[in-house]
Amino acid sequence: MSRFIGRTAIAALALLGVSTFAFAHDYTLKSLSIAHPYARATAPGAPVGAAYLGIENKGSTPDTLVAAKSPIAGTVQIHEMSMDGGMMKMRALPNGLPIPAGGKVSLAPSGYHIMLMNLKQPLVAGQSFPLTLTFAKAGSIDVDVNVESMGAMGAGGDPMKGMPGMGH
Ligand SMILES: [Cu+2]
Repeated sequence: MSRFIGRTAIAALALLGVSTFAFAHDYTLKSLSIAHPYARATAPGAPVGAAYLGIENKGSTPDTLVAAKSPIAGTVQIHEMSMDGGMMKMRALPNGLPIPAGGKVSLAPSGYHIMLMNLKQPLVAGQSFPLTLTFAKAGSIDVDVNVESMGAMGAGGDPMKGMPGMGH
């Protein structure tokens, strides 16, 4: 399998609804590497989901993930989850997520995540959906998000469970 599959090919496959990327997959945008975008499956009718991925900045200037969007969600936000007085809380990052020069930032359960709100369809394990990431300096890239089972990467459990403010 190739780390060097062109994003054009991937975008074309995404348009066809083909989900062939059960393995880890990476993307390159200028000096940024984006690793293995994935989401967990959602229950039918669930209004929200979350997407996760890794970002490495191999360049010498910092960048910022400022926005994300997807045709499958009415609203997409960049969120941070953290413990606050013994409770897991999450909030949108109004200024985006900084990606330091030479640094790696992981969006993962119980931490930073891309919040998919007003889902137009359930996220079904084995399928995939397109997500556009926009960085302040590097610009935008379309990635294909693999949907994995609800317990995928499961140590943190379901990131949506028991969280306040889910009505937003
Ligand atoms: Cu969130």
